[in-house]
Amino acid sequence: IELTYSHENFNESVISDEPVFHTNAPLIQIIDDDVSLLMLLKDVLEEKNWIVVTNTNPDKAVKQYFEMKPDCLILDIQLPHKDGFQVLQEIQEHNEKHFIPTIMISIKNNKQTRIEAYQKGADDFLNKPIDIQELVAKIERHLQRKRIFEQSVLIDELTQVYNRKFLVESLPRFFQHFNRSKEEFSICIVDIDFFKKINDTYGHLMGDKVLKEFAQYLKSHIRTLDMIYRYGGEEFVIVFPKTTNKEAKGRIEELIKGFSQKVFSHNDIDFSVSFSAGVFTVEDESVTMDEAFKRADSSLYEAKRLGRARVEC
Ligand code: GH3
Ligand code: MG
Ligand code: MG
Ligand code: MG
Repeated sequence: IELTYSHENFNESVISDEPVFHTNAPLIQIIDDDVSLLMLLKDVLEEKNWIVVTNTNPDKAVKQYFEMKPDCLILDIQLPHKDGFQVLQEIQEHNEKHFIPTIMISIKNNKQTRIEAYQKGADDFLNKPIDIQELVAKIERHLQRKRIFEQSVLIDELTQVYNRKFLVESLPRFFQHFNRSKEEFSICIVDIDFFKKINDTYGHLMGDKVLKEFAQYLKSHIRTLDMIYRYGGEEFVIVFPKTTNKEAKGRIEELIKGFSQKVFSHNDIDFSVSFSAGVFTVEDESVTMDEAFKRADSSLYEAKRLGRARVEC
């Protein structure tokens, strides 16, 4: 059989244009030197609406693994330059905190190899030639477990939006996506105005209720591709993909207006709550992630200084 693809012209890259940070589309990384297998798996797995990243070069693969933090890794044992066990070891050394299921695949289907795979950190094993149906079933199960895990550690208990831990994990993905796509995106930090006073006046439980409703209000008034995280206390971060500075400002202004009209009541006393926001839009490569975040934060500070219930860019 003639192979249409050789190692030279097979592009080690993200094949899909979809943003890799989109939580609805799992990202699967496959490391294997068998290009025809990569092509086949890519076709089949993309039909599941998964985003598939393929690598033949183990060094590039490890680099990409840390950049993208895939949702599932499929790793061949026999690779050029170094073997899959070494790849696994490099990944394990730097990766205690991430939950990335790894399925090792190999033509060496003997007990010793399988045991070594598990001992070195693989979660699962499948022998070659790959049974695609079985592989898909395994990936599905691993993704399911990963989601359950994420629900328990990446969602804020009180407000049910993503937490700071997940913000720290996903922010680099937005920047990587920007570097590839050059699609501008906006980072917005929002903070409830005089929240301490709400706690002091109506009690901590009412404060909690306001927080919950605030988070739910924001969540239900942003697009599904926008992401919201509780950064801490009464501070939240919203990331608006594919959104200009002007658009982000407009959307936040509407949110401020809408939320301020909401009526809360406590012991027959009605009150309203406002919030302030700072926006920074990533539109060129000159800013680092930390700088972008700091710029959004100083805009928030400026919004507070200028009287609150407003957004500064
Ligand atoms: P500003 O308009 O300048 O933002 O004033 P502020 O009062 O909102 O800001 P400040 O940072 O002084 O107060 C934030 C308060 O949020 C202090 C803290 O007790 C309260 N807080 C933080 N987390 C929670 C929580 O989970 N529940 C409740 N009820 N209060 C919280
Ligand atoms: Mg191989
Ligand atoms: Mg506040
Ligand atoms: Mg605050």
